[in-house]
Amino acid sequence: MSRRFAAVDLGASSGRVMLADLSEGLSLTEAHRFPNGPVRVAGRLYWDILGLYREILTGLRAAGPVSSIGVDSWAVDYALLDASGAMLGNPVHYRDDRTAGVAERVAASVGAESLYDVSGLQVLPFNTVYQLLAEPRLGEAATMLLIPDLIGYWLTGEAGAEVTNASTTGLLDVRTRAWALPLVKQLGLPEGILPPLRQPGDLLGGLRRDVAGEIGWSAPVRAVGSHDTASAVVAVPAAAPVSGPAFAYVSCGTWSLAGVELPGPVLTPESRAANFTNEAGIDGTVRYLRNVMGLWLLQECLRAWPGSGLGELLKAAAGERPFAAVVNPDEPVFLPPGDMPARIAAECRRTGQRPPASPAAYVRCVLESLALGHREAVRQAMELSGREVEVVHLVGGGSRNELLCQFTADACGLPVVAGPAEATTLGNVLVQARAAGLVSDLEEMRALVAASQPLRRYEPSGARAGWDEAASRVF
Ligand code: LFR
Repeated sequence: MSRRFAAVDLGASSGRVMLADLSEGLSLTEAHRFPNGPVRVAGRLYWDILGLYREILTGLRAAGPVSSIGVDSWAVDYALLDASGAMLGNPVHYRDDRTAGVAERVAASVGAESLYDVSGLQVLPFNTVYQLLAEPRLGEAATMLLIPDLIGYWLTGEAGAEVTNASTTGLLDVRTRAWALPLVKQLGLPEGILPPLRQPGDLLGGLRRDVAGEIGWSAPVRAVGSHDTASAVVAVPAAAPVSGPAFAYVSCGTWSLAGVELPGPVLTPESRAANFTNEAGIDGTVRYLRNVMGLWLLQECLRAWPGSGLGELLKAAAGERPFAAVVNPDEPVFLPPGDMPARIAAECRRTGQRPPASPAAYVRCVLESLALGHREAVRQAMELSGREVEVVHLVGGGSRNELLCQFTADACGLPVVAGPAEATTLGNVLVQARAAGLVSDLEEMRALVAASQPLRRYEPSGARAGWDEAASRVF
């Protein structure tokens, strides 16, 4: 059997098919990378799911034969299928505004406490449960498939719901990790649309014959931590297992997911009030974290400044005056696509600060604000879980952003170990490699990442007062 595995990883701004080779250590090559983003059609925001699927096939063709294939993507979004397996409409983007007010209505009817007690999930307006309640065609649906499960279905013909991603729906019982059927019923949702759950490492099946014909080879598809954040946390290169000295992580891409790994959920009223989530990690772990708005703020600024180069802007931002203006990155106003600099300027004015005066000053503002968001989340994760953290692992594309890594170390007052940038892909292939018998537990997977991937350590600079004062302006 070959020691090559293919990882399909769909991020909110780009997708990729990566090829991993575990013959000697763990090496990654990019078979194909392609852009992703929202498409607005007649006032509604969608994903271009068929375009993504086409790019996945192109990537698999380029990757060549492998032992198995795993698929992960962003969470919460889904397609509805009819009884014949055909898609009922195009998947809607989680940044669409169709769920406005739904979370509040559900909290009023079911009670926010009992929802949290069952699912352990943070309230985000786009959680699957709220999207389903805003869904016009639910009555016609036979099945709901989350995005990686949809891709898996198209590749193999097998339908199911991988559990790490299912935990972001709001419909999974955080204690039993089974569908929370009493809650589903109480909400008036059709329980029949929820497919059987599968675990990371489970076999979906071989490629459909027509798919194999199209890409020129065949291989089994395996479930991985199909929520991209679950896969990213697998590949946190921490030296210690779950029970050892604690680390925090920030999985930093379009979103920053900041928190700690725990052996069980935290469901206290304080945890709910802080909007901390208990998402399912692999091997029964809990990803106890909060969503911080992430590099989305920067991506949307760049979209507003066509022609500007990120490298240049980051260099210039390093020379800007510290703490000239900061925002709370998690203000809901930043969630939808649109003119980000204008929204940042409005937030600065609202909090009595002068808005940034140049793109470089905006970039400085965004990075300092994100570092403050990381610090708030890491601090609260420690407090609410009762774990002392000694190091922050910053993984994902954001780990390439030196200024953000240093700011995060400074703001948290903790060392930051940055990398791997391709954590999600690594976590995806490691779960496949384990199913093939090549690695054993989380500890061994992480040791392999630490030994094979470039990492960089950032020490905190010690000057905390500036960060404290900046935080007091917006939190
Ligand atoms: C990160 C992520 C987050 C989820 C958000 C929306 O890519 O999966 O974990 O909250 O996207 O799905």
